[in-house]
Amino acid sequence: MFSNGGLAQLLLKRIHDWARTEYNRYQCVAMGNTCSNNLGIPPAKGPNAVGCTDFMMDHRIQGCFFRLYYPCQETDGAEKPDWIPCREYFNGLADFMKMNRTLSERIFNYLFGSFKIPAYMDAPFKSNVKCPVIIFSHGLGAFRTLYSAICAELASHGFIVASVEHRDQSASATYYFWEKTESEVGNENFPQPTALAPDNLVKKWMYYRPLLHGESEFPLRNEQVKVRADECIRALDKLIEINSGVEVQNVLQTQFDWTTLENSMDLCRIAAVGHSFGGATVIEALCKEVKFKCGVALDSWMFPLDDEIFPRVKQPIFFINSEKFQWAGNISRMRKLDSALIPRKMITIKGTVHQSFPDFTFLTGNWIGKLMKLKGEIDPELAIDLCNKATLAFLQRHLGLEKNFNQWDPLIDGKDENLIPGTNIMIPHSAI
Ligand code: 8U6
Repeated sequence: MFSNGGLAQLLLKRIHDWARTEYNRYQCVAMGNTCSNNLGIPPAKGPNAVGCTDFMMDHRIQGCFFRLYYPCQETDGAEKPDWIPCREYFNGLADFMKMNRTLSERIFNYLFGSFKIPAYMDAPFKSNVKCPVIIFSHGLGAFRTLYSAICAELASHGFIVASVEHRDQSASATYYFWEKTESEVGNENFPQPTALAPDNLVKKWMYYRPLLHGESEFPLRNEQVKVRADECIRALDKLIEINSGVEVQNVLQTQFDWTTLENSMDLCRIAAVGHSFGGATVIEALCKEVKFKCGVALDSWMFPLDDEIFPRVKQPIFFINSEKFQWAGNISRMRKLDSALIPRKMITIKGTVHQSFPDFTFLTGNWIGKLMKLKGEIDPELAIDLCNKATLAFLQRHLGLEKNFNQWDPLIDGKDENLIPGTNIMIPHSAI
Protein backbone atom coordinates (compact mmCIF):
# COMPACT_ATOMS: atom_id res chain seq x y z
CA MET A 1 0.00 0.00 0.00
CA PHE A 2 2.78 2.40 0.90
CA SER A 3 5.68 2.67 -1.46
CA ASN A 4 7.63 4.26 1.32
CA GLY A 5 8.17 2.24 4.51
CA GLY A 6 9.05 5.42 6.36
CA LEU A 7 5.64 6.89 5.65
CA ALA A 8 3.90 3.79 6.94
CA GLN A 9 5.98 3.97 10.07
CA LEU A 10 5.15 7.64 10.54
CA LEU A 11 1.46 6.94 10.12
CA LEU A 12 1.61 4.09 12.58
CA LYS A 13 3.34 6.32 15.06
CA ARG A 14 0.64 8.98 14.60
CA ILE A 15 -2.09 6.43 15.21
CA HIS A 16 -0.19 5.19 18.23
CA ASP A 17 0.19 8.71 19.65
CA TRP A 18 -3.45 9.43 19.01
CA ALA A 19 -4.53 6.23 20.73
CA ARG A 20 -2.42 7.05 23.75
CA THR A 21 -3.83 10.59 24.03
CA GLU A 22 -7.35 9.26 23.71
CA TYR A 23 -6.67 6.57 26.27
CA ASN A 24 -5.22 9.12 28.69
CA ARG A 25 -8.19 11.41 28.15
CA TYR A 26 -10.55 8.52 28.73
CA GLN A 27 -8.71 7.57 31.92
CA CYS A 28 -9.03 11.13 33.17
CA VAL A 29 -12.72 11.37 32.37
CA ALA A 30 -13.26 7.94 33.87
CA MET A 31 -11.73 9.13 37.10
CA GLY A 32 -14.14 12.04 37.19
CA ASN A 33 -11.41 14.51 36.22
CA THR A 34 -10.09 14.26 39.73
CA CYS A 35 -6.75 12.96 38.57
CA SER A 36 -4.13 13.98 36.09
CA ASN A 37 -3.49 10.49 34.76
CA ASN A 38 -1.93 9.45 38.02
CA LEU A 39 -2.61 5.76 37.69
CA GLY A 40 -0.10 3.67 39.54
CA ILE A 41 0.41 1.37 42.47
CA PRO A 42 0.03 3.51 45.62
CA PRO A 43 3.27 4.10 47.53
CA ALA A 44 3.59 2.53 50.96
CA LYS A 45 2.49 4.76 53.86
CA GLY A 46 4.48 3.35 56.78
CA PRO A 47 7.51 4.97 58.43
CA ASN A 48 10.15 2.95 56.52
CA ALA A 49 11.26 3.17 52.90
CA VAL A 50 10.81 -0.19 51.18
CA GLY A 51 13.34 -2.29 49.31
CA CYS A 52 12.70 -5.36 47.22
CA THR A 53 14.77 -8.13 45.73
CA ASP A 54 14.35 -11.64 44.30
CA PHE A 55 15.62 -14.90 45.71
CA MET A 56 15.74 -18.39 44.23
CA MET A 57 17.33 -21.44 45.83
CA ASP A 58 18.00 -23.91 44.58
CA HIS A 59 17.50 -23.63 40.83
CA ARG A 60 15.34 -26.74 40.50
CA ILE A 61 11.57 -26.92 40.49
CA GLN A 62 11.77 -28.35 44.05
CA GLY A 63 13.62 -25.21 45.13
CA CYS A 64 12.04 -22.01 46.27
CA PHE A 65 11.41 -18.66 44.61
CA PHE A 66 10.23 -15.47 46.25
CA ARG A 67 10.34 -11.70 46.09
CA LEU A 68 11.42 -10.11 49.36
CA TYR A 69 10.08 -6.76 50.56
CA TYR A 70 11.92 -5.22 53.51
CA PRO A 71 12.50 -1.90 55.32
CA CYS A 72 15.41 -0.21 53.54
CA GLN A 73 17.75 2.74 53.88
CA GLU A 74 16.87 5.80 51.81
CA THR A 75 19.30 5.76 48.92
CA ASP A 76 19.90 8.26 46.16
CA GLY A 77 19.38 6.98 42.66
CA ALA A 78 17.79 3.72 43.73
CA GLU A 79 15.56 2.31 41.00
CA LYS A 80 12.13 0.81 41.18
CA PRO A 81 11.73 -2.55 39.42
CA ASP A 82 9.27 -3.14 36.61
CA TRP A 83 5.96 -4.34 37.96
CA ILE A 84 5.76 -7.14 35.37
CA PRO A 85 9.30 -8.54 35.24
CA CYS A 86 9.28 -9.76 31.61
CA ARG A 87 7.11 -10.68 28.63
CA GLU A 88 6.63 -14.31 29.63
CA TYR A 89 4.40 -13.11 32.47
CA PHE A 90 2.19 -11.26 29.98
CA ASN A 91 2.05 -14.41 27.87
CA GLY A 92 1.10 -16.39 30.93
CA LEU A 93 -1.67 -13.94 31.82
CA ALA A 94 -2.95 -14.17 28.24
CA ASP A 95 -3.05 -17.99 28.47
CA PHE A 96 -4.80 -17.78 31.84
CA MET A 97 -7.39 -15.45 30.33
CA LYS A 98 -7.66 -17.62 27.20
CA MET A 99 -6.56 -14.78 24.96
CA ASN A 100 -4.30 -14.77 21.94
CA ARG A 101 -0.71 -14.35 23.13
CA THR A 102 0.65 -12.07 20.42
CA LEU A 103 -2.23 -9.64 20.53
CA SER A 104 -2.56 -9.53 24.29
CA GLU A 105 1.17 -9.17 24.82
CA ARG A 106 0.96 -5.93 22.85
CA ILE A 107 -2.11 -4.71 24.66
CA PHE A 108 -0.79 -5.70 28.09
CA ASN A 109 2.59 -4.20 27.39
CA TYR A 110 1.00 -1.01 26.14
CA LEU A 111 -1.40 -0.59 29.04
CA PHE A 112 0.59 -2.08 31.88
CA GLY A 113 4.18 -2.35 30.65
CA SER A 114 5.59 0.74 32.31
CA PHE A 115 4.28 0.53 35.87
CA LYS A 116 6.82 0.13 38.66
CA ILE A 117 6.81 -1.67 42.00
CA PRO A 118 6.54 0.91 44.85
CA ALA A 119 9.87 -0.24 46.32
CA TYR A 120 13.58 0.24 45.62
CA MET A 121 15.34 -2.59 43.88
CA ASP A 122 18.12 -4.20 45.94
CA ALA A 123 18.31 -1.15 48.26
CA PRO A 124 20.36 -1.77 51.44
CA PHE A 125 18.45 -3.31 54.33
CA LYS A 126 17.78 -1.00 57.27
CA SER A 127 18.61 -2.84 60.43
CA ASN A 128 17.36 -1.59 63.75
CA VAL A 129 14.85 -3.70 65.64
CA LYS A 130 14.21 -7.30 64.65
CA CYS A 131 11.54 -7.59 61.97
CA PRO A 132 8.50 -9.85 62.20
CA VAL A 133 8.15 -12.06 59.12
CA ILE A 134 5.32 -12.63 56.64
CA ILE A 135 5.04 -15.25 53.92
CA PHE A 136 2.62 -14.12 51.19
CA SER A 137 0.83 -16.48 48.78
CA HIS A 138 -0.71 -15.30 45.47
CA GLY A 139 -3.98 -16.30 43.79
CA LEU A 140 -4.73 -18.59 40.86
CA GLY A 141 -3.20 -17.25 37.65
CA ALA A 142 -1.26 -14.56 39.52
CA PHE A 143 2.45 -14.48 40.42
CA ARG A 144 4.86 -12.99 42.97
CA THR A 145 4.81 -9.33 41.87
CA LEU A 146 1.04 -8.73 41.58
CA TYR A 147 0.39 -7.85 45.23
CA SER A 148 2.99 -5.14 45.73
CA ALA A 149 0.56 -2.60 47.26
CA ILE A 150 -0.07 -5.01 50.14
CA CYS A 151 3.45 -6.41 50.50
CA ALA A 152 5.20 -3.02 50.30
CA GLU A 153 2.78 -1.52 52.83
CA LEU A 154 3.52 -4.29 55.32
CA ALA A 155 7.28 -3.88 54.78
CA SER A 156 7.00 -0.12 55.31
CA HIS A 157 5.59 -0.91 58.76
CA GLY A 158 8.63 -3.00 59.62
CA PHE A 159 7.86 -6.51 58.31
CA ILE A 160 10.09 -8.66 56.17
CA VAL A 161 7.70 -10.05 53.55
CA ALA A 162 8.48 -12.96 51.23
CA SER A 163 6.04 -13.13 48.33
CA VAL A 164 6.35 -16.69 47.03
CA GLU A 165 5.97 -17.59 43.35
CA HIS A 166 4.30 -20.97 43.27
CA ARG A 167 5.54 -23.80 41.01
CA ASP A 168 2.35 -25.87 41.21
CA GLN A 169 1.17 -24.77 37.75
CA SER A 170 -1.31 -22.34 39.32
CA ALA A 171 0.78 -19.24 38.55
CA SER A 172 0.20 -17.62 35.15
CA ALA A 173 3.92 -17.98 34.62
CA THR A 174 7.03 -18.75 36.61
CA TYR A 175 10.43 -20.23 35.95
CA TYR A 176 13.19 -22.40 37.31
CA PHE A 177 16.42 -23.65 35.82
CA TRP A 178 17.74 -26.76 34.15
CA GLU A 179 21.37 -27.67 34.31
CA LYS A 180 23.01 -27.64 30.91
CA THR A 181 24.39 -30.97 29.79
CA GLU A 182 28.16 -31.24 29.52
CA SER A 183 28.10 -30.69 25.77
CA GLU A 184 26.02 -27.56 26.19
CA VAL A 185 28.30 -25.96 28.76
CA GLY A 186 30.69 -23.65 26.99
CA ASN A 187 28.85 -24.10 23.70
CA GLU A 188 28.56 -20.56 22.45
CA ASN A 189 25.69 -21.41 20.13
CA PHE A 190 23.57 -22.36 23.07
CA PRO A 191 21.45 -19.35 23.94
CA GLN A 192 22.27 -17.61 27.18
CA PRO A 193 18.91 -17.37 28.96
CA THR A 194 19.48 -14.47 31.28
CA ALA A 195 22.24 -12.24 32.50
CA LEU A 196 20.98 -12.89 36.01
CA ALA A 197 21.77 -16.59 36.16
CA PRO A 198 24.99 -18.60 36.16
CA ASP A 199 25.96 -19.84 32.72
CA ASN A 200 25.58 -23.54 33.46
CA LEU A 201 21.83 -23.08 33.81
CA VAL A 202 19.00 -22.81 31.27
CA LYS A 203 15.82 -20.95 32.13
CA LYS A 204 12.72 -23.15 31.97
CA TRP A 205 9.29 -21.50 31.95
CA MET A 206 6.24 -23.03 33.57
CA TYR A 207 2.77 -21.73 32.67
CA TYR A 208 -0.71 -22.02 34.13
CA ARG A 209 -2.26 -25.41 33.60
CA PRO A 210 -5.97 -25.17 32.84
CA LEU A 211 -8.33 -27.87 33.86
CA LEU A 212 -8.46 -30.59 31.19
CA HIS A 213 -11.77 -31.33 29.48
CA GLY A 214 -13.84 -33.46 31.82
CA GLU A 215 -11.22 -33.33 34.56
CA SER A 216 -12.65 -32.90 38.03
CA GLU A 217 -11.27 -29.90 39.84
CA PHE A 218 -10.87 -31.00 43.44
CA PRO A 219 -7.98 -33.48 43.05
CA LEU A 220 -5.90 -30.92 41.13
CA ARG A 221 -6.54 -28.00 43.47
CA ASN A 222 -6.11 -30.14 46.56
CA GLU A 223 -2.76 -31.38 45.27
CA GLN A 224 -1.76 -27.82 44.39
CA VAL A 225 -2.66 -26.34 47.78
CA LYS A 226 -0.34 -28.88 49.41
CA VAL A 227 2.53 -27.99 47.09
CA ARG A 228 1.82 -24.33 47.79
CA ALA A 229 1.89 -24.75 51.57
CA ASP A 230 5.17 -26.68 51.29
CA GLU A 231 6.62 -23.84 49.21
CA CYS A 232 5.59 -21.30 51.87
CA ILE A 233 7.26 -23.42 54.55
CA ARG A 234 10.36 -23.79 52.37
CA ALA A 235 10.52 -20.01 51.91
CA LEU A 236 10.30 -19.61 55.67
CA ASP A 237 13.07 -22.19 56.18
CA LYS A 238 15.27 -20.23 53.78
CA LEU A 239 14.64 -17.02 55.70
CA ILE A 240 15.51 -18.80 58.93
CA GLU A 241 18.81 -19.95 57.35
CA ILE A 242 19.51 -16.45 56.11
CA ASN A 243 18.77 -15.06 59.56
CA SER A 244 21.14 -17.54 61.18
CA GLY A 245 23.98 -16.34 58.99
CA VAL A 246 24.34 -19.49 56.89
CA GLU A 247 25.76 -18.45 53.56
CA VAL A 248 23.03 -18.88 50.94
CA GLN A 249 23.56 -19.19 47.22
CA ASN A 250 20.94 -17.10 45.45
CA VAL A 251 20.61 -18.50 41.90
CA LEU A 252 19.62 -15.01 40.75
CA GLN A 253 22.65 -12.76 40.70
CA THR A 254 21.34 -9.57 42.31
CA GLN A 255 23.10 -6.65 43.95
CA PHE A 256 21.46 -7.33 47.29
CA ASP A 257 23.75 -8.35 50.15
CA TRP A 258 21.94 -11.21 51.92
CA THR A 259 24.43 -11.26 54.79
CA THR A 260 22.94 -7.95 56.01
CA LEU A 261 19.82 -9.94 57.02
CA GLU A 262 21.75 -11.96 59.61
CA ASN A 263 19.96 -11.69 62.97
CA SER A 264 17.44 -9.29 61.48
CA MET A 265 14.29 -11.36 61.93
CA ASP A 266 12.05 -11.94 64.90
CA LEU A 267 11.42 -15.65 64.39
CA CYS A 268 8.84 -15.83 67.18
CA ARG A 269 6.67 -13.52 65.13
CA ILE A 270 5.81 -15.14 61.81
CA ALA A 271 2.51 -14.93 59.91
CA ALA A 272 1.08 -16.17 56.61
CA VAL A 273 -1.01 -13.92 54.35
CA GLY A 274 -2.57 -14.84 51.01
CA HIS A 275 -5.30 -14.02 48.50
CA SER A 276 -7.92 -16.39 47.02
CA PHE A 277 -6.09 -19.70 46.37
CA GLY A 278 -3.41 -18.07 48.52
CA GLY A 279 -5.99 -17.82 51.34
CA ALA A 280 -6.47 -21.58 51.22
CA THR A 281 -2.68 -21.90 51.13
CA VAL A 282 -2.46 -19.88 54.36
CA ILE A 283 -4.80 -22.30 56.14
CA GLU A 284 -2.98 -25.39 54.83
CA ALA A 285 0.38 -23.84 55.82
CA LEU A 286 -0.84 -22.96 59.34
CA CYS A 287 -1.99 -26.54 59.78
CA LYS A 288 1.37 -27.95 58.62
CA GLU A 289 3.72 -25.51 60.33
CA VAL A 290 3.21 -24.15 63.83
CA LYS A 291 5.95 -21.56 63.33
CA PHE A 292 3.18 -19.56 61.64
CA LYS A 293 1.58 -17.86 64.62
CA CYS A 294 -1.47 -16.55 62.76
CA GLY A 295 -2.89 -16.09 59.26
CA VAL A 296 -4.75 -13.52 57.18
CA ALA A 297 -6.83 -14.93 54.31
CA LEU A 298 -7.92 -12.31 51.76
CA ASP A 299 -11.12 -13.30 49.94
CA SER A 300 -10.13 -16.90 50.49
CA TRP A 301 -11.22 -19.66 48.11
CA MET A 302 -11.86 -22.59 50.44
CA PHE A 303 -12.56 -25.25 47.79
CA PRO A 304 -9.01 -26.72 47.60
CA LEU A 305 -8.89 -27.69 51.28
CA ASP A 306 -9.64 -31.11 52.79
CA ASP A 307 -12.45 -30.87 55.36
CA GLU A 308 -10.31 -32.84 57.80
CA ILE A 309 -7.81 -30.06 58.25
CA PHE A 310 -10.24 -27.51 59.76
CA PRO A 311 -10.23 -28.94 63.30
CA ARG A 312 -6.44 -29.32 63.15
CA VAL A 313 -5.65 -25.62 62.62
CA LYS A 314 -4.75 -24.07 65.98
CA GLN A 315 -3.71 -20.51 65.12
CA PRO A 316 -5.82 -17.33 64.91
CA ILE A 317 -7.15 -16.56 61.41
CA PHE A 318 -8.57 -13.35 59.96
CA PHE A 319 -10.83 -13.58 56.89
CA ILE A 320 -11.04 -10.30 54.96
CA ASN A 321 -13.62 -10.77 52.24
CA SER A 322 -14.82 -8.85 49.23
CA GLU A 323 -18.49 -8.05 48.90
CA LYS A 324 -19.02 -9.66 45.50
CA PHE A 325 -17.01 -12.90 45.36
CA GLN A 326 -18.34 -14.87 48.29
CA TRP A 327 -21.12 -17.45 48.36
CA ALA A 328 -22.77 -19.57 51.04
CA GLY A 329 -20.76 -22.73 50.38
CA ASN A 330 -17.43 -20.89 50.65
CA ILE A 331 -18.43 -18.97 53.78
CA SER A 332 -19.71 -22.10 55.50
CA ARG A 333 -16.29 -23.69 55.00
CA MET A 334 -14.72 -20.63 56.65
CA ARG A 335 -17.22 -21.08 59.47
CA LYS A 336 -15.95 -24.61 60.00
CA LEU A 337 -12.88 -22.91 61.45
CA ASP A 338 -14.97 -21.03 64.04
CA SER A 339 -13.84 -21.85 67.55
CA ALA A 340 -14.71 -20.86 71.08
CA LEU A 341 -11.04 -20.90 72.04
CA ILE A 342 -9.08 -19.72 69.01
CA PRO A 343 -9.71 -16.21 67.66
CA ARG A 344 -11.30 -16.38 64.22
CA LYS A 345 -12.42 -13.08 62.72
CA MET A 346 -14.24 -12.15 59.53
CA ILE A 347 -15.00 -8.82 57.87
CA THR A 348 -16.26 -7.81 54.44
CA ILE A 349 -15.14 -4.67 52.62
CA LYS A 350 -18.15 -2.96 51.01
CA GLY A 351 -18.00 -2.29 47.29
CA THR A 352 -15.10 -4.65 46.61
CA VAL A 353 -14.72 -7.47 44.10
CA HIS A 354 -12.41 -10.51 44.13
CA GLN A 355 -9.75 -8.63 42.22
CA SER A 356 -9.73 -5.61 44.56
CA PHE A 357 -6.63 -7.14 46.23
CA PRO A 358 -4.08 -7.54 43.38
CA ASP A 359 -2.38 -4.43 41.97
CA PHE A 360 -4.31 -4.44 38.65
CA THR A 361 -7.15 -2.72 40.53
CA PHE A 362 -5.10 0.52 40.57
CA LEU A 363 -4.02 0.46 36.97
CA THR A 364 -7.11 1.09 34.86
CA GLY A 365 -9.70 3.84 34.74
CA ASN A 366 -13.09 3.23 36.27
CA TRP A 367 -14.93 2.07 33.16
CA ILE A 368 -12.46 -0.53 32.00
CA GLY A 369 -11.76 -1.52 35.60
CA LYS A 370 -15.41 -2.25 36.30
CA LEU A 371 -15.97 -3.88 32.92
CA MET A 372 -13.05 -6.24 33.56
CA LYS A 373 -14.07 -6.79 37.20
CA LEU A 374 -10.74 -5.38 38.37
CA LYS A 375 -12.53 -2.71 40.38
CA GLY A 376 -15.67 -2.58 42.47
CA GLU A 377 -17.71 0.44 43.52
CA ILE A 378 -15.29 1.55 46.24
CA ASP A 379 -12.17 3.64 45.61
CA PRO A 380 -9.46 0.96 45.30
CA GLU A 381 -6.96 2.86 47.47
CA LEU A 382 -9.51 3.15 50.27
CA ALA A 383 -10.28 -0.56 50.00
CA ILE A 384 -6.62 -1.65 50.15
CA ASP A 385 -6.02 0.82 52.98
CA LEU A 386 -8.76 -0.76 55.07
CA CYS A 387 -7.44 -4.21 54.23
CA ASN A 388 -3.87 -3.28 55.19
CA LYS A 389 -4.81 -1.50 58.42
CA ALA A 390 -7.10 -4.32 59.56
CA THR A 391 -4.32 -6.80 58.72
CA LEU A 392 -1.73 -4.80 60.70
CA ALA A 393 -4.02 -4.54 63.73
CA PHE A 394 -4.68 -8.29 63.65
CA LEU A 395 -0.97 -9.08 63.27
CA GLN A 396 -0.07 -6.83 66.21
CA ARG A 397 -2.66 -8.54 68.38
CA HIS A 398 -1.64 -12.12 67.56
CA LEU A 399 2.09 -11.71 67.05
CA GLY A 400 2.37 -9.53 70.14
CA LEU A 401 3.99 -6.57 68.40
CA GLU A 402 4.86 -3.37 70.19
CA LYS A 403 3.64 -0.93 67.57
CA ASN A 404 0.71 1.42 67.18
CA PHE A 405 -1.30 -0.80 64.85
CA ASN A 406 -3.86 -1.27 67.62
CA GLN A 407 -5.19 2.17 66.61
CA TRP A 408 -6.95 0.16 63.88
CA ASP A 409 -8.40 -2.45 66.25
CA PRO A 410 -12.04 -1.44 65.51
CA LEU A 411 -11.50 -2.58 61.90
CA ILE A 412 -10.95 -6.16 63.08
CA ASP A 413 -14.56 -6.10 64.24
CA GLY A 414 -15.82 -4.46 61.07
CA LYS A 415 -16.36 -1.10 62.74
CA ASP A 416 -16.13 1.32 59.83
CA GLU A 417 -18.63 2.73 57.39
CA ASN A 418 -17.02 0.74 54.58
CA LEU A 419 -16.89 -2.55 56.45
CA ILE A 420 -19.44 -5.23 57.27
CA PRO A 421 -18.78 -7.24 60.45
CA GLY A 422 -18.72 -10.90 59.37
CA THR A 423 -20.28 -11.42 55.97
CA ASN A 424 -23.01 -10.08 53.70
CA ILE A 425 -23.83 -13.66 52.65
CA MET A 426 -26.89 -15.39 54.05
CA ILE A 427 -26.16 -18.99 54.94
CA PRO A 428 -29.15 -21.29 54.45
CA HIS A 429 -29.66 -23.51 57.46
CA SER A 430 -29.09 -26.60 55.34
CA ALA A 431 -25.52 -25.48 54.59
CA ILE A 432 -24.48 -25.25 58.23
C1 8U6 B 1 -8.58 -8.32 33.18
C2 8U6 B 1 -5.50 -13.22 39.50
C3 8U6 B 1 -7.63 -8.91 34.03
C4 8U6 B 1 -6.32 -8.44 34.01
C5 8U6 B 1 -4.99 -11.45 37.46
C6 8U6 B 1 -7.96 -9.95 34.87
C7 8U6 B 1 -7.00 -10.52 35.68
C8 8U6 B 1 -5.71 -10.04 35.66
C9 8U6 B 1 -5.37 -9.03 34.85
C10 8U6 B 1 -4.75 -12.79 37.27
C11 8U6 B 1 -5.00 -13.68 38.29
N1 8U6 B 1 -5.95 -8.54 39.04
N2 8U6 B 1 -5.72 -14.12 40.52
C12 8U6 B 1 -8.23 -7.28 32.36
N3 8U6 B 1 -11.11 -16.21 37.60
C13 8U6 B 1 -5.99 -7.39 33.17
C14 8U6 B 1 -6.94 -6.82 32.35
O1 8U6 B 1 -4.70 -10.56 36.46
C15 8U6 B 1 -5.72 -11.85 39.69
C16 8U6 B 1 -5.48 -10.98 38.66
C17 8U6 B 1 -5.76 -9.61 38.88
S1 8U6 B 1 -7.11 -14.16 41.38
C18 8U6 B 1 -8.29 -14.80 40.30
C19 8U6 B 1 -8.52 -16.14 40.25
C20 8U6 B 1 -9.46 -16.64 39.36
C21 8U6 B 1 -10.15 -15.78 38.53
C22 8U6 B 1 -9.91 -14.44 38.59
C23 8U6 B 1 -8.98 -13.95 39.49
O2 8U6 B 1 -6.92 -15.08 42.44
O3 8U6 B 1 -7.54 -12.88 41.77
C24 8U6 B 1 -11.40 -17.47 37.22
C25 8U6 B 1 -12.45 -17.64 36.20
O4 8U6 B 1 -10.80 -18.42 37.66
